[in-house]
Amino acid sequence: MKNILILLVTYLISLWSFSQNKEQDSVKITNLEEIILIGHKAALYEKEIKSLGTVDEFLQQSSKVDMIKRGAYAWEPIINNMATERTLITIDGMRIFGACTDKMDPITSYVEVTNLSEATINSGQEGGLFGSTIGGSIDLKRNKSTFGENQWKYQINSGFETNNSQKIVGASLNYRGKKIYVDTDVMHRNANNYKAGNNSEVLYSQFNKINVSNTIGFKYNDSKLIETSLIYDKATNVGYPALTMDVSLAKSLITSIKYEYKPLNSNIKNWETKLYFNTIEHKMDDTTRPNVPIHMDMPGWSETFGYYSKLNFTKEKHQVLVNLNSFYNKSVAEMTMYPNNPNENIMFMYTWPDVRTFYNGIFINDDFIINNNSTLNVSTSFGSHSNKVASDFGLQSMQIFYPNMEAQKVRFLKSFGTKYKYVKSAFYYSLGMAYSERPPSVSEGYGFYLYNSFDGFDNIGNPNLTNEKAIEASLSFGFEKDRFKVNASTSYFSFFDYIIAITNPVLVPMTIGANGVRVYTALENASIFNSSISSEINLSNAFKYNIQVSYARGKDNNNDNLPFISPLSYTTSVRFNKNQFTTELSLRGNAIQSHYNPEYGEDKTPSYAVISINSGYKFKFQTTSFITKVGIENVLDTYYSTYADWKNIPRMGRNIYINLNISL
Ligand SMILES: [Cu+2]
Repeated sequence: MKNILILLVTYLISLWSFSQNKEQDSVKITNLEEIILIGHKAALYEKEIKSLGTVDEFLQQSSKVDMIKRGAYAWEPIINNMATERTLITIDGMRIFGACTDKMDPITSYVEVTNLSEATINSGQEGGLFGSTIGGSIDLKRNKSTFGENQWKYQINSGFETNNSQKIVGASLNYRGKKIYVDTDVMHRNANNYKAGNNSEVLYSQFNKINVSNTIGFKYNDSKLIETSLIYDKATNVGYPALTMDVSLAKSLITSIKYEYKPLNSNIKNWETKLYFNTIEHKMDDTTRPNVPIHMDMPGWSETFGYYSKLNFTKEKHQVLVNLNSFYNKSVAEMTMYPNNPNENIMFMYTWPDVRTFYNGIFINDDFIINNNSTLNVSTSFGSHSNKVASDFGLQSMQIFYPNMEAQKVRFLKSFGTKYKYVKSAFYYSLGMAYSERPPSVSEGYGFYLYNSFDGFDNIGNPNLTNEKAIEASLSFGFEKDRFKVNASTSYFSFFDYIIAITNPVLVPMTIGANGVRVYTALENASIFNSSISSEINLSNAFKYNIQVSYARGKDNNNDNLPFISPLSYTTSVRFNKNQFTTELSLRGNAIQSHYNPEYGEDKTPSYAVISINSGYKFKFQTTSFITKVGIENVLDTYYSTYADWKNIPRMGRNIYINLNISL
């Protein structure tokens, strides 16, 4: 708390001192959001990574994003060391909720790199554009053509990875005209078990996925556009080696229709309204595993309807964004247990008791140009959030623990943030303060005997939880000149009513072999501190050196460590770039995880460092262009796991890949 007060005072003083400086404005509003180019677009800009890597691999480039891994597929993004509940992930502004009680299907698992052009990452409360968040947001932006002279484009994407024999095959077809564009693509991935370092096979790490996507844009005059979008994604036979079950089916259909108004010569820059619907089906499967103590069926479904209407306009020195948004989600998950003894009864329960969530909110953001050097950003959001348990059976089950529980609970959510940015020649800095709130997730509020294999406890939701709140302070500064760039940023989140599951010694677990039962509770306070420093040096026109170092700490109310907080981590690389050829040598590693907490299932994960090499070559043959990427990941075949690997599941050993994109 003291730290926050000091920061707040410093912040106010600097605000006051710089606002005294009144010059004519010409400063451009520089957004602090981070943009990561994805897929083909990244390849075009000679980004170092493989062009057909997974969405997860692309997101991992950000110093603010890391991934919790339960296997080779569907990693769970964490932003500022906060996982799904505290963050917000959207696809072109659409809210989508996974259908798995074990977090096997983050939103990022339902898209493909060929669907996307980039990801916008916002840290902390700034990410509240499409709903409430504490840690930040990732908005995945669809790939789409623009209008122009009639043109057809075909593309073939293919790749192979040796470690798990991953085969990647895809094609896309883009048409653009003066009034219409149509983008379609198909992508298929299939992989066997991967091998960790020292050639040790990781059983149940295979996956198979097909993804189809389509976008149609129609312009009926110079300022008005209608666009429809569809993504169909189906993963089958996906292994989760760190968990006790696999997935036989994870299927999604994501659809939307958008109306966009972009008047010329107006204060209104852009006004877009979107209606959307998505449906997800998830089926867990334990039939492929040996020695299952009790066979279970655990399917889950999630359906979301929603809309947003986002208006961007300028007024004098203000650039304002207003976004009205709303969604209605239905989440159901079931568990049926089949005892080995046929005389015993089959047991059925709702692990998510058909929870209906209805959210209505508004987000307003104002970028104000104070003078030549400084801008002030202010943003706020308000929302009403209601949860209703629609299944009577599910409600009665929850009432065993909460006899006075009612089916519906309504809460209000608000957030407020301000950020001051100052730029002078090569130097810049920014200071921010924010307050944000989030509601409990469906699992935290209504989960019923959800087994967490990480700490070995069955978890029970708590419908009486209040909103989790956080005060956030952030500071970033940097220097950019000629061949040298450096940026350092830190953020500090002080939580109130931090939601976490705490052991209740009275309750008896349902899962055979579980350590006990935990109930979601609010800790009076907790804190998370993040920091990172990155630098880029152009050694010559052809050689570039990069380094990025991050460090974080997380503590609960007893000053004990919070789980899944990154130890010191680093990546560094040297890149050579000449004409159409690039090559890169990189080193990535973590220090030893000394701030772990065994209470949450963590142990002291050793340090690691892995070396990778890649190179890319672009060339044109007549009208056909080729992009090839070849690389070796984990060159030394190191056996390792990180703090974010579920139950220390080892990472992939040496892997050689080749990606080829052909455009006609
Ligand atoms: Cu699942």
